[in-house]
Amino acid sequence: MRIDVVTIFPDYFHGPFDVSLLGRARRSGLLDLRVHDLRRWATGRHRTVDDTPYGGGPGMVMAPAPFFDATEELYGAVADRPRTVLLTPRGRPLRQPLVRELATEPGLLVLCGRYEGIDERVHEALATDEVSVGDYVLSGGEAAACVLVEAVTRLLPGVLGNAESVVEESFSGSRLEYPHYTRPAVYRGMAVPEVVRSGDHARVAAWRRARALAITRERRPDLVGGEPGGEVD
Ligand code: JA8
Repeated sequence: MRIDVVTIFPDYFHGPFDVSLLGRARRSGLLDLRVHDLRRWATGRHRTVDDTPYGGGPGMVMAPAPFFDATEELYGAVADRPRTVLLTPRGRPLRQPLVRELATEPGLLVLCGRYEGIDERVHEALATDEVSVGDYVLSGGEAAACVLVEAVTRLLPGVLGNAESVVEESFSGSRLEYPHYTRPAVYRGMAVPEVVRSGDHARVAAWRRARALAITRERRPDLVGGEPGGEVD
């Protein structure tokens, strides 16, 4: 899969995009991830990408032209463009079904905004998808882009090893995870529950199911038929 990210802070992504799962996916060729500096498409001596808002108000607004020019240079006509994701708190909440949908695309173009916002014409004419990673305000779309790219990449065929794929399976149900333990059996006076050390696989499985359901009911009732608000799956 190819993913293009357009940002005024390309350096932000060194680290997140170079190490661990994403680094491995890129080096193996499963992910063709390209980060572009929006200022490449800015004009004028100062390469500004923002301007004062029509109608007044605080802060600056990102101008439409650099985003349009970037999109056209990278992908040309509308018909040739990949799904174009604009990260914004007003977008569709990012949950696993949307992640799965995006992971089936041949490519994605991810647009990151800063300042007070992006000119509405970018939302209307360039973005095919407006996506939110949560109900809190960030200073820009870059952290949200990291979340989206990682969530999508781990679903690409061949990216996860077999052992790791099992973890995705267990998250696929709309339930939170059961508690995990490793050695030692007692740490600072805190003991691992007897059942998980019993070696009785049926008892362990039943205990894990019960704990997962109890934790989910307590912390995320919306996931188990409580209040609306979305499911993990
Ligand atoms: C923000 Br500025 C800006 C740009 C994108 C996003 S996504 C989110 N939760 N907050 C802020």
